Parts: sequence; structure tokens; C-alpha cells
Amino acid sequence: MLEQIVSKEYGKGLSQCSDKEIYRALLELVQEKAAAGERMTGKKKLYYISAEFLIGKLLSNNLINLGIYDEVAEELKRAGKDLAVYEEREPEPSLGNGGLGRLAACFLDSIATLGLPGDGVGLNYHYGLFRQRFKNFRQKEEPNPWIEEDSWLIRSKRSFTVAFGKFEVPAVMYDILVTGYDNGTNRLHLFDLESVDESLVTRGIDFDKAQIEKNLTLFLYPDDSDEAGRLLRVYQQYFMVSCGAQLILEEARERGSDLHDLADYAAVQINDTHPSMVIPELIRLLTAEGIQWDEAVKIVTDTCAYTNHTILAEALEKWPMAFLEEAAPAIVPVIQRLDQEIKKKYNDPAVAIIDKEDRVHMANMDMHYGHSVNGVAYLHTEILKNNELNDFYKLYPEKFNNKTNGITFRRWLIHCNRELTDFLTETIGSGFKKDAGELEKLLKYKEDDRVLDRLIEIKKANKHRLALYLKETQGIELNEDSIFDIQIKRLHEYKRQQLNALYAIHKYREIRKGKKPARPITLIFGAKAAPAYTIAKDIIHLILCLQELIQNDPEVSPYLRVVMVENYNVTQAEKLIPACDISEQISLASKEASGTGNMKFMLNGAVTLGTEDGANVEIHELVGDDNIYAFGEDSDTVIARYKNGYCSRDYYEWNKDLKKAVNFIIGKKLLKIGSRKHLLNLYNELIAKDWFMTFPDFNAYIETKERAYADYEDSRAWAQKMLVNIAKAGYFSSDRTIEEYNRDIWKL
Ligand code: 26Q
Repeated sequence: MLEQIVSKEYGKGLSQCSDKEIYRALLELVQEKAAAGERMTGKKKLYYISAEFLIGKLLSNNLINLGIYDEVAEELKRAGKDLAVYEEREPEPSLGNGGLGRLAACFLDSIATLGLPGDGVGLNYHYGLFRQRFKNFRQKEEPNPWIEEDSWLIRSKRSFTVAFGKFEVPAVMYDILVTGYDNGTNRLHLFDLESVDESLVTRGIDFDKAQIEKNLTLFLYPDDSDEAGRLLRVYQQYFMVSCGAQLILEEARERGSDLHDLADYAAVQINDTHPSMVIPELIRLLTAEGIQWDEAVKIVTDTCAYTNHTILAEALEKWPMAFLEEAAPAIVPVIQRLDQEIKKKYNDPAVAIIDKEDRVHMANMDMHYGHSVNGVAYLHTEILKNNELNDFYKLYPEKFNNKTNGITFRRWLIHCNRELTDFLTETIGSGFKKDAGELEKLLKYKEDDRVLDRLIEIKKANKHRLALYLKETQGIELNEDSIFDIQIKRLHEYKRQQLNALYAIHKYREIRKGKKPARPITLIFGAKAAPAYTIAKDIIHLILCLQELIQNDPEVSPYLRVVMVENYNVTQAEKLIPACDISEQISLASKEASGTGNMKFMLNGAVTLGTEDGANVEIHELVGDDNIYAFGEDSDTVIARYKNGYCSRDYYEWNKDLKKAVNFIIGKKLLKIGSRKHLLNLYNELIAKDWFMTFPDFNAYIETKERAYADYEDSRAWAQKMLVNIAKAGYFSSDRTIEEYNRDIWKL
């Protein structure tokens, strides 16, 4: 296949081609095959609109989904070339922060795999999220360019105009083809501006925030509290939804809609509140086409549905009206009228769209003017209904529904863990690749020593592979015989990396006292912190200082290591997850909407050490008490404690071990390595506030972690836990999730 392409393009054989030429030929081959899979069946189409699509590298996934991976690898091998070289060479687009963006990418894969007509709509950030570097044990941010001369982006012929308050811009639309596994191809539409100027970026990721025409799609705005970028964020959002709405209407018409029947032609899924302005924008465009106000509102309500991904009140977007007046004046009167109608109907400020301070509550608009509101795990949806969004649940109980998240098994098993995939295929057949539920067939082998031994061998091989990779790319050396205990996710206080760091301190002290563990332990972290999120950066600082301290302490380092990988991203996740023994999912109960890393680890045979939060609750129920290490206070207790008040200093004073661990943060040893200012800041935060309640869970965490480590020594029993986790992971296939979205919400 490749030979044909290079002979046509360059007039020579594969073995004579440069790496660049081969890479280009690979892109061409995939694009050609993928495009051949495009088809539009039925009249209704889904638009999954999202500010983030954390798609990861695409080459090998596309080859797998197109069913030509082995063939292409063979062909290259015959020419003396190695496919892995081209897989490594591909830059990773970092078009997302974390879970929400990665979920959108998994969903696109499943939508295409199920053969459903559904495209993504988002933005083409030139530098994506920042690239993380460590310097002086601190995070530094750099631009992360990913668009090369040869890329997956296809420039489309469609173009739209977007009118901001002070000026108009012409938008360009790029497409990335989304291949389904052994099925059709869809598209991810990424909007951009021709006038964006990358030279605007000065130091690190600083740039002139005022020049919207030049900076609009430079960066993905990180989820933080940086004031300076907030207005720009509104510009980005309006640009995205205005282009998206124009595309949706144009395509619906092409498929035969007269717009009165738009809801029969289009379903719009709003991924968190970032694209919520699509609702007033669609209403505006429909009324401009002559449709009466009431009818336009009804059409849009029937078309749009909203997914909530967070319970943290501070993350629910509320934009000052003044921002909208500058960035999106055309929809201001629409939002005002929608708000007036709500105020007339419900005399309750809690459900208003515009509050007393003239701020627009995006989620409130979605709940009133969308037909579906869903949470992303059972517990999350229950908390939304009974607490956070209870006022709305009382108004519209029929709109609320749960869609427990999922992950695509193509990337998170078949691609990232070939050995396990092959072994599963040998053992239970290949049916699980299309029907994840078939993984349960593995349960039959729970007492089969040959199968259990193979699971252990495969884990060992993956740990070896990770060790090589980290040595080569980051100069990090791992002890492959140690337990790999991994916490990888965005750095956030509620996710409680600080609790894991407190454990590291506790263990360090124990070892120095002479209590050596049965087996060495490696605590691996990977996390980016939002650039303006001070405490998150201080937690990274603590972890990096601990890494340095322990590494240079010959009494401790043979038994305990702390490792923080630089620039954690999808590509690294693909190497880390298959190598993991213990999966850290230790968020404060009630705070993690779902988590999806927890599912990826489970699928790859790691055992969860986690709180009863998000989808951990469902994992627990599926695998049973023996195959998970659950600990900590439950969500009801936590929610009650927030109401009754929490005083972290009380715990600090009562709990001697805890006190010593916390004091260690500002002790001599760490101050010799790190910055007093940052360590003190973290120390003070913990004893004065500890808003995410690490102290009440400290003892339970240590006890449970020690129990898990002790259990690990019975390798047969441990392999059985691995087996049950893999076997029960089928429920978390995003194919299941998407089938539910389609059945209950989209009805494609
Ligand atoms: C908000 C306002 C201004 C700027 C940025 C933001 C912003 C950006 C990103 C707010 C939130 C996010 C990302 C949220 C996120 O990733 N949530 C995660 O979604 C996953 C998929 O549903 C869940 O599994 C995780 O539990 C949830 O944390």
C-alpha cells in the first residue's frame, strides 16, 4: 500500500525514502482510506460541541481502526523501516486540559465505531495547552506547537463570518477525519482564524491579550482563575458556537430541513457550559430566518442537551454581562429575553439566568433551554439532583439523567497494551474488541494458573517498557521489581495529590526509623497545574522536592522512590497505564464527577486504591470488596461536614503521625532543597484550611495502602484481582455510554 503511494509521489521505493517522506505517505494512506469510509446515513446528525478534544496521537489508532496496522507494519519492515519511529515522531495535539477533553475524544471514536452520524465541533488552538517543564523543582510553562507542514488537518471549503462587538472576523474550518473501528468515518471540525499570529507569544506563554484577531486561537485557556484571560475566553467561546451554529443550520438545510424541523435533523450535545452560548446563537439565527420567537425557542430546546462535568460551584461559569456585550453583543438581547421569561415564570433568584450582579449563569440557561441534563456517573448525577442542582431538578425532573462515562478500548487496550490484547484474544476470542462485555469470559480462568502467570508476565513486560521509555525520554530510572503506584491526572486540590505526598513523607520517616517495606515502592506522579493555580503549583513543588530528597538518601532510596514525570499527556498515559500495579483515585468523596483514568487502569489490570467517589463507586460494585481498596469518608459525611464546618487544625493537633508529616513540609530537609515561600504556603493552607479534607482521611489512607502493598506479596491472589478488574471493565466502554446517549437523548 505504501509502496504504491511513494512510487507515485516520489518515484522511488519505500526503502529509498526519507523518514519525512514515509511519514507523509502514511498520512496520505490513512486519509485516503478514512475518507472512503465517509457516509451520511439517515437525516439526523449529532454535533458534539466542546472547547476541548484531547485526541492524542492519531497514526496508530487510525491504522488499527482501519484494520491495516499489521499490514502496514509488515510492509515497512520489509523495506527495513520501523513503524514505531513514525509513531514516536508524530506530535501530540494538546487540545484539552484533562478528563472532559479526553472524554470528547473517546466519544468521537465510539460514535464512528457504532456507525452513527456525528461530528465534533471545536477550536484549532495552535499551541494547545502549555508544555510543562520542571526547573528548580517548579513547573514552568512553554508553548506546545503541534501543527506541522504534514498534519491531520484538512482545510475545508466552508467559511463563516463571526461578528464580535467591535469587529468581524472570517473563520476557517479545518477537519480531522475520525475513523471508527471497522466502521464509518466522521469528522472533527476545528475552527480557526487566518489572522492568528504566533509571534505574539513573548516569554513562556505570555502574549498580548488585547489583540483578539491575532490571539484568538493561540492557546487553550487553562481551567484556572487567571483574570486577564477571562474576556478572551468569552471571545473564544462565542467564536466557536457562532461558527458551529452556522455550520449546523447550513448542513441541516443541505439535508433537506426547512429549519422548523431542525430537531429532526440535528442533535447538539453541549459539553459542559463552555459551548452554552450555542443556545442563544441558534435562537438568534432562527429568528433572523423569520421564525417566530416562541417557535425558535422550542426548536432549540428540542435540539440541545447539556452535560455537566463538575460539582465544584466555582467551576460553573458565570460571565459578566459586560463581557458578552463586548464579545457577543448579538446574543445579549436573546439572553435577556430568555431571562425575563424565566423570571416571569419562576419567582426564584436561584434559577434566574442573569443574577443581581448582572452575571450570566451559563448552566442555568442550559437547564431551562435544553431538553436533557446529564451527569457523568451514578453518584455525580445523584448529587446534582439532590444537592447542587436540586432547584432545577424540582422544576424539570424529566430532564435529568445519568450517563456514566466510558473510554474507548481501541486506544486504551488494543493500542496501548498489545501484549494483553493478544493474550485476551488467544484466551477468550476476539469478540471483546467489538463487544466489551465479552471480557467477562475471562472470569472462567480465575483459578487457571497459566492465565494468572501470563497476566503477571505481561504486567512485568509493560513495567519494563515503561522503565525504558522514562529512562530514554526523561532520564528517570525505575526499579522494575518495585510496586508501581501511580497517580496521573490534572493537579487539583480536590484530587488530593497532597494526600499521596503526605503518605510519601510518612513512609520516608518510617523507613528511616528502620521499618523497611517487604518490597520497594515507586510512587509515580504526572500532572499539569493551571498556570495561575498557586497551591497546585506548590503541591508540584513539594512532590519534586520529595523526589530529590529521597533519591539522594541512600538509607531510603532502595525502598522508596518518588517520581514525577514531566509534561504528562495522552502519549505518556498510554505507557504508564499498562505498567501500573496500583491506581490512585483518591479524590475527596463527592468532588470527582466521574474520573476516566480509573477505568483505563482497571482495564489494564491495575487495582484501584480509591475513595467512594465518581465512577469508583461503580467500579467497586462491579469488582466487589476483594478486588478494590476502598477507603475514606463517604460523600454524605463529607457533604454534612461542609455544612457543619471543618477545622483541619483539630485533626493536626490530635493526630501525632499526621502532625509530623505536615511539619516535615517545612522541616530542615525539604527547606534545603526547595523554596521556603512555596512550602510554607502549602503548609499554612493545610493547617488553616485543608479545604478538601485530607486530614480526616489520612489514617484510613495509610492503613489501606499498606494493606494493598502487603496483599501484593501474594502474587497469585493479586493476579486474580487483576483478572477480575479486566473482566469487569467492559461496562466502561464508551461504546456503551454512546449507545445510552443515543437511546435516551440523541435518537439518531
Ligand atoms: C471554566 C471556566 C473558565 C475557564 C475554564 C473552565 C474549565 C475548563 C476545563 C472548567 C472545567 C474544565 C474541565 C473539567 C473536567 O475535565 N472535568 C472532568 O470531566 C471528566 C469527564 O466527564 C470527569 O471524568 C472528571 O471527573 C471531571 O473532573
